[in-house]
Amino acid sequence: MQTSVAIIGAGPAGLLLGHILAQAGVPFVILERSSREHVLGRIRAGVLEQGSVDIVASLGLDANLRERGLEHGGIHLQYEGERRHVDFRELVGRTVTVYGQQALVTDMLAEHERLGSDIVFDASDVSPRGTDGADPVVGYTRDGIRHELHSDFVVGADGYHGICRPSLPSRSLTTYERSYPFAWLGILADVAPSTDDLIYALHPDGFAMHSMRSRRVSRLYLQVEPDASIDDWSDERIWDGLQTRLGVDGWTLEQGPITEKSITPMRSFVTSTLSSGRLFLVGDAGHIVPPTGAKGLNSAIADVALLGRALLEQRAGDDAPLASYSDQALARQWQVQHFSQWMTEMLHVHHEVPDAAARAFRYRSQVGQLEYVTGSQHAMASLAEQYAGLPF
Ligand code: RFL
Ligand code: PHB
Repeated sequence: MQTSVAIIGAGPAGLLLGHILAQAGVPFVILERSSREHVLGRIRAGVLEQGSVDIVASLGLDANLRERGLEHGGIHLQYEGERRHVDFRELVGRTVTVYGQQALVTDMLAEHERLGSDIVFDASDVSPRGTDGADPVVGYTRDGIRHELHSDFVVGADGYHGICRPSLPSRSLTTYERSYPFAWLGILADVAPSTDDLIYALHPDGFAMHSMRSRRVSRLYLQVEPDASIDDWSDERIWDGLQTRLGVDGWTLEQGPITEKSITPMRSFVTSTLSSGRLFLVGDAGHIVPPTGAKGLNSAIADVALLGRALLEQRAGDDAPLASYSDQALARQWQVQHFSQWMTEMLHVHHEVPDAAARAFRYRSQVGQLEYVTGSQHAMASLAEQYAGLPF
């Protein structure tokens, strides 16, 4: 089998790149390890930057997003029982849109199926080779039969646990990473959101946040220990924690049936290069952020927009954009890394610090920082600019 671009992974990054190529008439094949049902069932992210919405719209994939996406002109930051609004529209003239990653993936996959795109689900032992030469090959097994896909380029859109990053020659690779001494317990609940804009709250018990998926479904998160087990978190304990950490006078958090709960560890991670020869990494395959800044999905979309354009320019005879893809994407990514780490550190409690005085000092200075951020127009504008999204 022969194609122009072999894409590994049918997450948001892989599916979006497929649409950029499809629109330009460039042949591609997407190889996905999981089943179609599994891909459609993953919940994950919720916030799209304006630039991400624009790209989805430019590909004509925004019919449902326009209808069901919830546009937000700001966020609430909460600490010490105070809830303060940061108004993105007023500060930087931009907004974000809450639209579940799951819905975006569903929309993109439906359109691929309408177009008859070549997507192979349940592809096992996917293995790229020869990507440093002129004829890369991706081997994979489907229904017990081994296949070989020859292509001009291979794109690793296979997430943090994928095969493509480990396939980069180790001589060209340094990794930068840090883990955090906390995790997020996330729930979906069948109850109308109790808030207009998302609430990010620092509380002595830990971080909490109130997001949403629709006018009838709420998405909420609690900071938990990194080794917490979901079995230790009954629905009652989760709602108690949310009520305590999100509570302010005169406001009620409405509760409803919890339909999904899961725990996600938090990590910051960047590879030193996103390309080698004819292999390119996009999205979580090359970098991950803690979810506090809502940047993972948006970074994947930014990479794909850049790489998609570079691949099209390469076909038109200009190799330069492809050659500079990694440097350009990483320059933007490091700014996003800093923002995500900064939001995370400002809003989470370091329960693991053994010295109570040091712990208290850290907490008080986080409160001081939140006072500054919500009190200074300059600081608020900086947060708004980064949250609503740096230029692609
Ligand atoms: P994905 O989504 O992990 O998709 C990778 C795909 O590759 C497949 N795969 C393979 N296929 C073939 N062969 C192999 N060897 C393979 N190995 C893996 C996988 O099955 C999968 O289908 O990566 P992608 O496309 O780069 O997308 C990244 C985003 O999914 C991720 O960054 C976000 O979900 C992160 N994130 C958030 N990002 C935001 O921008 N805004 C948010 O509000 C936000 N909230 C979140 C989040 C992530 C969370 N979790 C659960 C990690 C909230 C949470 C709780
Ligand atoms: C979500 O709605 O899932 C969400 C929103 C904002 C974040 C992270 C996750 O920072």
